[in-house]
Formats: sequence, structure tokens, C-alpha cells
Amino acid sequence: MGYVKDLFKAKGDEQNKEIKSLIEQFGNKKVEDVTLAQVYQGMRGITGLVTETSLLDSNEGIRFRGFSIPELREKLPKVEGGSEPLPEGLFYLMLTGEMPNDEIADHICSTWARRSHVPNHVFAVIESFPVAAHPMTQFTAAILALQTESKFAKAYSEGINKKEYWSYVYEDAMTLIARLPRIAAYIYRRKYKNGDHIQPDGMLDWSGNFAHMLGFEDEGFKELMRLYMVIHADHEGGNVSAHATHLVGSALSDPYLSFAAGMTGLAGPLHGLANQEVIRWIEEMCKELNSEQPTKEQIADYIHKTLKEGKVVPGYGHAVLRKTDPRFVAQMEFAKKHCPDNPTVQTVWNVYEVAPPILEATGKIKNPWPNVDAHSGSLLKHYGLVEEDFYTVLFGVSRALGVLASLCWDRVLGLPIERPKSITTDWVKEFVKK
Ligand code: CMX
Repeated sequence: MGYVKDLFKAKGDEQNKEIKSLIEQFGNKKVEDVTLAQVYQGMRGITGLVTETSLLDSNEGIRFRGFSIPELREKLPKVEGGSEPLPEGLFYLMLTGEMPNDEIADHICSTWARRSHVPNHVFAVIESFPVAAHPMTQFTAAILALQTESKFAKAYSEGINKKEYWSYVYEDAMTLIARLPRIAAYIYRRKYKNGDHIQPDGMLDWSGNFAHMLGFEDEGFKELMRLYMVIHADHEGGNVSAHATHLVGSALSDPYLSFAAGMTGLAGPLHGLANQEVIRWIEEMCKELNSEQPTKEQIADYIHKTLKEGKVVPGYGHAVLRKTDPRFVAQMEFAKKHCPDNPTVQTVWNVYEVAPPILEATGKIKNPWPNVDAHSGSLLKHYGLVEEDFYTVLFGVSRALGVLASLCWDRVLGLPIERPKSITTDWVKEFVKK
């Protein structure tokens, strides 16, 4: 086995022992009581999952293995001359809990480059879709097509010992991550660039090569991709894409099937699709007002109008966060450095000034602050990636890092099939009578 895989297994064994002892000693301890409102309202706040890779604090935002986003930007390895963190390093951190050095990040990068070849039948599946099909539909179908490569599914059908599951899941996770940029770039070039595809450049890092295959050679865009791939990677375990991947994986569906489930969830407008919706919302506002940069008063009126029409203001609100998302702040800092005068970026900042008090005044929106999706489109647009339908695919490529590292953990810890209890309203009526 390679160094990273050996280390991961050693960490898994250690954690397994600790968990066994915790369950033995404290297995009957109650974590919290669950209210009827929580049961009916999206299980909000119910602690029911263990996800080792990251933890979300409602005020502080996300920490990956204890590190905040500013800390990751400072401490994770970077390309020579670059200033944004490498997702290769973040994956290693999430998988092993240890901060990588440059050599380890290089090692992950070359492992992924070696495994990045996408079989032809996957492209054939993409080609079978009408070009008009949404990129997330094409992306999810391509991931399912890639499932023919699953080492876990093959080994399982041949009858392996359950102690070996983790090893095949690890191999599948590494191969799947390695291949996603090529698949995503293929969909992009097919849909928006007349099928004029660009071959990978094996000398580049995972995100740099992704940018290259998309057709963007600007070093600023490559830096944006590195940051983007890091900040979208993980958001603890209960969000739709992470939870769906974990849930489906708990049935021992292989990593390809599990990740495809996560991606169909990410494609929902209340989750990952919000990044496309934000830029559409801004563009529709600009069109309606016939202005490239609406004033704050005009933005405020438009927000009121959106709410009055019974629609959400995309990019605002969160099921857990109660402050400005640090992922929004990281992108804002990037924009201040690279494109402070861009009119769409300026509009995003103006919405940030205007929207929170209006949303708060509704009295029902629990978090009036921006989430990760509020900023990303304006940065992509600045570099010329203007096809907003594609934005959620970028989110999906990044999200693979966190949810697949977690899936490796699920199997190394031998977590069981997930099966929470559900009830009926008749049951509830009887229950409240008692
Ligand atoms: N605009 C308008 N109304 C909003 C709102 C927003 N941005 N955010 C919440 N609300 C509304 C909800 O729709 C809900 O209304 P009803 O009671 O009429 O159903 C009410 O406020 C209470 O909702 P909440 O408890 O504050 O929020 P939830 O935990 O139910 O939902 C989220 C969280 C993200 C789905 C919601 O804030 C939303 O729809 N935001 C806009 C879409 C978005 O940006 N999604 C991306 C989230 C990040 C990600 O996953 O990528």
C-alpha cells in the first residue's frame, strides 16, 4: 500500500478503538432530546451523524479538521509562486487529520494525474444527452457511467471480507476524484464551446489542469479554482450532498453510486444550484432596471419585490449558519485583491450591505447573512466563465473531496446501514394525547 493509504488505515484503526471504548463507557448517554418541531421541520439541529472531516459552528463557520478557512489559506501547500491553498493538501488533511507538507501535496497531485484517464464509454454517455440538458444532469449520468470501474463493486461481488471494504472504497474514491475534472471540463466544452475539447496537461496541479481543460489559462483563474475547490469541499455531514452520499454508501453502494446520489442533491436550488440562481437573480435585476450596476436603493426595492413574489433571495440564509459565511468572506478577499472594480462583484457587495436588514425584518428568516453561493458567480464571470448553468458542476467537483474522504472513514470505521425511525401524524396525535 502507499504511504497515504497506510497512514489512513492506521488512523482508522486508532479511531475505531477510541470509538469502541466511548460506546462501551457512554453508549447510553443521551446527546439531546428531540422536539416534535424538529421531527417535522427537516430534522434541523438533531445530532445524528458522525463526520470526521469537518465541523460547522453556527457563528464561526466551517473548520476542516480544526482549521478555519483563513488558517487553511495560510497553512496548506501552494503551487510555486501561488498564494491560494491546494485542494490536494486539503484532501490529505481531511483524510488523515494531519497537515501535509509540499511533498505530500505533490504526491497526491501525481497520484490523481496518473489515475485521471476517463474511459470512452463515459464520453459516449455524455454525448447521448441533448446538448441542452442541464450540466448537472450530464455530470451525474457520467459519474454513474464511470461506475463500471468500481473496484469495490467488483470485489464485493467476488465476496470479500468486510474488514477489506475500506481498502476498495479508498481506491475508488481516489480514482473518482482524479477523473472528475476531465468529465466536468468535457461537459463544459461540449455544451458551450462546440465540442472543442482540450487535452489535460499532466504538468499542472489538479485545479490548474481543470482550469486548463475548461479553456482558462489566466493564472488568476487557476488561483480562483484552487480556492474554490478548497472552500466548497466539505460542510460537515448533515447537508444534502454529504448526507445523501453517506446514506447511500451505508447500503454498501460503491463510491460512484453514492457520490452520484450526493450530486443529484447538490443540483437542488436550495443547495448547490443556488450559485447559478444568484447570478441569474442579479442579471435579471440589472436587466429589469436597465443598469449594469444598480444603486443600493434599487437593490433594496428588488429584494422586497422578490420576497413579495414568494421567492427566496438566493445566496442568503442557511440551515445552520447564523453569521456571514467565512467562505463568502474568503471570496470577497480574493475579489478585493483580483477584481475590486468588476461591476458584478460591486453589486454582490452592495447586496451584502442591503439584504441582511431587509431579510431580518421579515422576522422569519433565521439567518439573514450571505452563504458561499452569494459570491462565487461574480468571480467566475469576471474571468469569463459566464455560463451560470455550469456553476454547480464546479461545486460538485470540489464537494467530491469532502464526501469521498468521509466515505472512506465510514468504511474504515465499519459504520452500519443508516435507518432512522419515522412516524405518522396519526402516531403523533396518539402520542400527544398521552
Ligand atoms: N430568501 C427568502 N426567504 C428565505 C430565505 C431567503 N434567502 N432564507 C430562508 N427563507 C425563508 C424560508 O423559505 C422559510 O420560509 P417559510 O417559513 O415560509 O417556509 C423561512 O424563511 C424560515 O427558513 P429558515 O429556517 O431561515 O431557513 P431553512 O433552514 O429552512 O433553509 C436555506 C435554509 C438555505 C434553504 C434557505 O435559507 C434558502 O432557501 N436560502 C436561499 C437559497 C440558498 O442560498 N441556498 C444555498 C445554501 C447553501 C448551500 O447549501 O449551498
